[in-house]
Amino acid sequence: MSFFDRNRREMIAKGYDPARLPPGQYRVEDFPVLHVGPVPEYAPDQWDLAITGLVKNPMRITWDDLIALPSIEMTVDIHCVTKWSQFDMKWKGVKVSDVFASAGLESNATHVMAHAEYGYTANLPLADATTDQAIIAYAYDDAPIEPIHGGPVRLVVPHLYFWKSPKWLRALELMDHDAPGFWERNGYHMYGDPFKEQRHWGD
Ligand SMILES: Nc1nc2c(c(=O)[nH]1)N[C@H]1C(S)=C(S)[C@@H](COP(=O)(O)O)O[C@H]1N2
Ligand SMILES: [Mo]
Repeated sequence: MSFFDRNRREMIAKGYDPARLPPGQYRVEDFPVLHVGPVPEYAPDQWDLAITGLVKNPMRITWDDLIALPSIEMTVDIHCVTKWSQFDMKWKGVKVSDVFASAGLESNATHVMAHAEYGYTANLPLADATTDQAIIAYAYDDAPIEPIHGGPVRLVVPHLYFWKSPKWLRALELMDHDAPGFWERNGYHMYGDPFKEQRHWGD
């Protein structure tokens, strides 16, 4: 039996619904660390988030602004294109849709480019960036997000592969067209639905 089959069998034995694990994935219980480049270390008061592009009121949100906004908590399954999935990850943050509502989107905005520290980017259709579970996250497991996991603030968009959830988030840019982000320029799928195994170009 392959590693993947054994992992799936163990998951079922533990009582998890196997439908939660997308094809080609295996379940992990630790929280892997995965990124390109160094980990920026900066205090929350040095962080801010720009809302730019096709918005009526371009904004710069500070840490204090962010944590004063209404927040949600969610427990979600996360799937990385390198094939690990972790179930029941508990995040807290502010819905992207709430922030966009205050920024006032131009009617021709259709896509979002999320920009992170050191030029990492990820593209998302507007509808996917504004689901009830797409959040600007500042806590994981009831604690501040660790720097290696994207703290102080990362995007979390759980229904797409995790590369679409940039760590060290610094800007959300509204656009009237789609454009590839960092991994999308390097062979990853433009959309990235784990349940359709949209890992690479042409999947
Ligand atoms: N800024 C930034 N965000 C990033 C990445 C990165 O390289 N840089 N890697 C992505 C990928 S491929 C994954 S799987 C997750 C990993 O998050 P973790 O290290 O918290 O598990 O971060 C995503 N966000
Ligand atoms: Mo990933």
